[in-house]
Parts: sequence; C-alpha cells; structure tokens
Amino acid sequence: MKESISLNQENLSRLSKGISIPTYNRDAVKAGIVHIGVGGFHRSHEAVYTDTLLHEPDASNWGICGVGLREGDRHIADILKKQDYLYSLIVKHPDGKVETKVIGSIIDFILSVDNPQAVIDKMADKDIKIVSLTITEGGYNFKPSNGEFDFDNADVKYDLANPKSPKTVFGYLTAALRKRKDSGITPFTIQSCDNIQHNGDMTSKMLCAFAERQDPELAAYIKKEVCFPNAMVDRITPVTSKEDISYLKTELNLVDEWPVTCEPFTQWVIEDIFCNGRPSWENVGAQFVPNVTPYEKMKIRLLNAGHSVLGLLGSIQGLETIDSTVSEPLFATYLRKFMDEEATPVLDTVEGVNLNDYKNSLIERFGNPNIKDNLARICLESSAKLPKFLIATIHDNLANGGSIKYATLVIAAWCYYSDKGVNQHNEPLDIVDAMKDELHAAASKTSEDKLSFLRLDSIFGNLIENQKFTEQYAKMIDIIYANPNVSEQMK
Ligand code: CS2
Repeated sequence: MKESISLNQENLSRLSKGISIPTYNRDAVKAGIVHIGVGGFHRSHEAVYTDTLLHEPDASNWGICGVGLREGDRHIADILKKQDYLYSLIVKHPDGKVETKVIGSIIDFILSVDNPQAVIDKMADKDIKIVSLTITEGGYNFKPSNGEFDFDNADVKYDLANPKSPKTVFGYLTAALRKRKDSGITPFTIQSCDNIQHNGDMTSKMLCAFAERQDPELAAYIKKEVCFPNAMVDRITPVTSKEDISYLKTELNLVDEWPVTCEPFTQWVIEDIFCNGRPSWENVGAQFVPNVTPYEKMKIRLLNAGHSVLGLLGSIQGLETIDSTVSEPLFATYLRKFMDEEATPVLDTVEGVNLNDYKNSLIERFGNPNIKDNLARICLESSAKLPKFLIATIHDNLANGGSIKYATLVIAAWCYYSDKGVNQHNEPLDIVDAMKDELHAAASKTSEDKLSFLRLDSIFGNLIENQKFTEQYAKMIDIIYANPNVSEQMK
C-alpha cells in the first residue's frame, strides 16, 4: 500500500496525478477579499471561482482571508492552518465520475474570538477590496414579521456597547469601515453569498440600521460610499462526511481532514456594483448583470423551495436524502406540480432562461445519486428559510387567486415535524433550528387549536387571517395527524 500524503503546500507536487492542484505561485498571492463564514458552500463556490481566476495572469491580489466568528470555528481554523489553508474539492457527477481538485485561494484564516482586533485590522487593510459573507439566512438578524433589524438580539446589544471587541458580523463591519473612514481608505464592497432575495439590499439595510444606532455619521458614510451587490449563488454542497475523508485516503492516498463535496453544476450571477474594484470573475464563469432580481427569485422559489418541499415531506416519510426522496415517483411528481402550478406562475421571466429546462435540470440535479444531501441539512433552520423560500409563494398566490394546496401540505408537515419530532415510523428526527422551542410550543397546541402553529406571526405574517389558506391548512392538518404517511396525501 502506498504511503498517505498529508495535504499541505510542500506536498502538493507529490499528490496522485489524478488530483488537480493550484499551479500558480501561492506565495505571491495577497488577500484582496475577507470572507466571513468559511463553510462548505464558500469552499465549493466563491473560493473555487477565485482559485480558477488565480491561475490567470494579474490576479494575484485576489486571495481570500477567511474569518470565523464563532468559537465553534476553532476546529476548522486548526485544520486549515495545518494544511496551509488548502482543501480538496470533490466534484461528484451523476454518472459516478469523481473529480478531485485542491483549492488554493484561501491563504489565511483568523478566528475572531482569539483576537477581535486582528479581524478589524485585516478588514481595514487597504489591500482588502471586498468583504464577502456566507452567514446563512438567519445571520442577517432581521425580524421575519416586518423585515426590520432585531435590536433585541443579545450579541447585537453587546456589540453596540463594545464597539472595539464585537461578536456579530455587523459589529465587525462597522468597526472596520470606521477605521477605513478615519484613515481615508476607500471602503470595501460587501458581497453577500446567501440565499436571500436581494441579499445585497438586505445586508445594506441591516448594517445601516445597526450603524445608525451606533454612530449616525458612520451610517451616512456607509449609505453613500459602500456597495452591496445583489447576487444569486448556486451549487449543491452537502455536509462533508467521514466517507469523503476516507475516499481521499483510500483512493488517492491523500489525508485531508476537511474536504468539500459538491455537484458539477455551479452558478453565480452578480450585480456589477463594486466600490473598490473586483476580480474578473466573469473570466471564470460568473455572470455580471445589471439586475439580479429575476435570477434570485427563480432560484430561491424553485431550487431552495423545492429542497424544502422534499426535505420536510421526505423527513416525515422516513427518507434520508434528497436523491432518495426525488427518486420516488410520487415525490418527483409532487415537486414538479408544486413548481409548475404554484411557484412558476408567480415568477418573472428571466432573459435567456427557459423555465421548463431550468426545472428539468433541478430535478436531475436533485437526483444525483452521488450527492448524498441529507434531509436534515435541508430542514436545518427552516424558520429562517421557509418565509423566503416557500411562504412568499403562498402569499403571492393568495393575492393572485392561484393554487396553494401543494405548499400548504408542506406547512402542515412542518407543523407535524415541529410538534412530534419523529417521522411516520416514530423514529426521532434531528431538528436544528434557532426557533426550535417556539416552533415546538406552537405546534404542540395543534390538537386544541388547529391553527396554533400559524400564530407564529414572525414566520407566517398574517396568513392566519386568510380564510382560503386556513381552510386548506386545517384540512391538511387533519389528514396528516390522522395518518402521517405523507405519501398518501401526495397522491
Ligand atoms: C438548500 C441550499 O439550505 C438549503 O435549504 O436549499 O443550501 C441549496 O443546496 C443551495 O442553495 C444550492 O445552491
């Protein structure tokens, strides 16, 4: 048996020939981007576009310095450091082909809990032109009921009182922008990479609300000088598994403690508004467009909502992954009906995109049998996702007199899921949600008050006042509670 090789800069040239490696001089790469939230998605998406770009001439100012804002990021910080910030991207095709590529665009990583000032200084460095974010839908700290910044968040209160040692992304962004402003350095662009419609506008609104409370003069400067391009981001990236790590070791003799797996498809559509320059990501597949809204809406309302439809219904059914769920004809048909009859009628047309082809490709992507995307990942933080992914479509259809029945079954399934915490076979479900307790408390009153789940107005807004919706919802609740074999109700 061949000797295993640990992933680091020195060992790159010794890796198996089947692995692509960065061929640019990493020592000459300088950080031009700070990225907050280095998880699987950043490493399969922005960092990969940037790695491809770094192979081109004159791109070496666009390396990435990762930042972790949580104590929980310590483990990955240690691994990345040990590996000279290198990691493997394992691209799994539906036909079983696997491509492995070492990505070199991340060249540094700072853990804020160890040294908040180091993060502020790095972000305020004149070489940094962009701060990009993957902080999840929940990270934007808005109240779903009215879309306003949530000043009741304990970390936000802490940051307002302690501007020099922040905890939240808002505290860091304002501290760094203040430092740049005071030193006369052009501010960075803030580039959101999360699945939120108008993610740039949302970031701007939340950051300005926070800054306004902390320092109105800084808020005025941010409004005037900082750009927040909206963007649509896409690449299905399951949680890294032990099997991914052992695949590299057994098949390629490579020891990488934190690889990332993803599908071949990738898309990034960005508004071209950057206040301090940008990489030529268009040379490596990104699209720059004047208005990203139709792309974002299409992706969130079809792909992300489609995931949630399969995720919640499949979880109650007792299924494990997206591919196994969509390979059941009943689920695939249900998903397609939801997409065609409910999501599509309230979408805008997207220039150059045939929606039918887009939906076909989604079903194909979901069916990739080598991407074992767990339903638990999809259902993670549903309270932050569903208002944007699915409930927005229900609101639009109620306003237009459109169909709501497919989406409503999913909401009723979510109530059952939050109430019982088990699938139809009584097996426990792994539920992770910042609002888990509130969801459970509301859902568990369903037997006395059928609509109790809908009283969570921070999630459902005024849906409870809509009779067409509540009638349909009550019907679905009766059916699911009588028989949680959801496939029966999907026929
Ligand atoms: C998923 C997304 O989190 C979710 O619910 O729908 O992570 C999805 O896989 C990505 O947005 C794909 O681009």
